Amino acid sequence: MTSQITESFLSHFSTSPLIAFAPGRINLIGEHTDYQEGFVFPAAVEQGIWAAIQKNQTNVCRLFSMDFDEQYTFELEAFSPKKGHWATYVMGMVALLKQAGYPVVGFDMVIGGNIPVGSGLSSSAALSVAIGTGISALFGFQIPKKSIALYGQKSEHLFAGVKCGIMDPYASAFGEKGKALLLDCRGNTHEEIPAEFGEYALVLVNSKVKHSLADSAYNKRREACEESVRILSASFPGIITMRDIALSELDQVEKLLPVELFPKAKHQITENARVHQAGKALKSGELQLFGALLKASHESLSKDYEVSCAELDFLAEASWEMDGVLGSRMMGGGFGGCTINLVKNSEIVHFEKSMEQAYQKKFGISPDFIRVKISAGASILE
Ligand code: GAF
Repeated sequence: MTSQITESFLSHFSTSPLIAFAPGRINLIGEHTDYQEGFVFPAAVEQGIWAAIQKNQTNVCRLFSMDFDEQYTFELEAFSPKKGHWATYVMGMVALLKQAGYPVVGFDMVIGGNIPVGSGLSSSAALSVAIGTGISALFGFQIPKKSIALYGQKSEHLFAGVKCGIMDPYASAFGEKGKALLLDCRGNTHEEIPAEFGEYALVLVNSKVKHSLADSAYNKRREACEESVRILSASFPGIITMRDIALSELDQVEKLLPVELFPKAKHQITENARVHQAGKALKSGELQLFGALLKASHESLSKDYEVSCAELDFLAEASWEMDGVLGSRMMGGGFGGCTINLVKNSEIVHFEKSMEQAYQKKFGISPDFIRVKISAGASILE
C-alpha cells in the first residue's frame, strides 16, 4: 500500500512525500462506555489509512483520495468543513490545529487505505489520526499522541455530528503490536495487556449492513446516560458519569430510575465491570471466562442498550452454538458492522463456512471474514 500511495502522490504532485500510517481498531469488550468516562479494551489492527503529505509553498491544501478517485482543494484562509465528505476530515483536523495555534501552511496530501468499508474497524478515526500524525511530522509540531486522538474525536463531534467517545482515535494512536489497551476514559490512560489467545484467534464477521438510524441512535444513548446521571446525582452526590456507579449499587439504581432509563444505565454499570473481569481473565489465561464475558456483553448491548440489530444478533447467536467458539459479540457502535469471535484455530475454516451458509440463507448476504492481527499504532513510515 505504501508504494501505491507514494506513486499516486508523485503522479499528482510530483514531489517526494512523507507518509503517515494510522490503523483501524477492534474492541475486545467495553462498548458504549467511553463517552461516559468508563472502561474499554481496544487494540489496533494491521489494516489502516495512509496519508502521504508534502508542503507546497502556498496557502492552499490540495487533496486526492485514492478510494474516491477524487481531488479536493481548499484555501487555508477560508474553508468550511461540511458533513459527509471525505475531505471534511482533513479540513476538520486543520481547523482544530489552527485553532490550537499550530501554524499550518499549504500542503498536498494523498489518502488511501485498506479498511473494509462499513466493517466497524473505525476508518474515520484512523483517517483523522493519519492526517494529524502526518501534519505534525511535516511541520515539526510534535503534537502529543493523546492530543491527536482528542482532535480526532472533536472533529467527529463538530463535523460528522457523532458524539463519539475517545476509544477509536486513541486505539489508533496508541496501539501496540500484540497488546490490547485497557483504557480508562477518564483521564485517558491505559494499561497494555498482552492479547494472547493460545490455540484461539480473533475472527471478525462483517454483517455488511449499516442501518440508517445508527448516528442518531448513538447520540440518543449518550443523552439517556446523561439524563440518568442527572437523576441519580440527587441520591449519589458527586457522581459525574455512569462510570461512578458501582456494580453493588445496581439495585438502588433500579429503584431510582424510570423504567425506560434503567436498562441503559444497567448496561453501563455491568459493562464496566465486565471490562475489568476481561482484563484479569486475559492476564491469567482464563479464556473460557473471557469468552463468556463477550457473550454477556452482547446480551447487554442487544437487550438492555438496544444497539444491536437482527443481523448482528443472528451472527452472535449462531457463533455461540458452534464448537470451538469461546465467545462472540457485536463490536463497535452497533446497528451493523462486525461481530468479534474467539475461535479455535483448527475450527476457523469450518466456522467461516458454517457462518457463511447460515447468514446467506437467513439474510441473502455473504458475510466477510477478517482474521485479526493486533498491530502497532500510528507512525511515520521510513
Ligand atoms: C463508536 C464510537 F466512535 C466509539 O467512541 C465508541 O463509543 C463505540 O462506537 C462504541 O463502543 O465506534
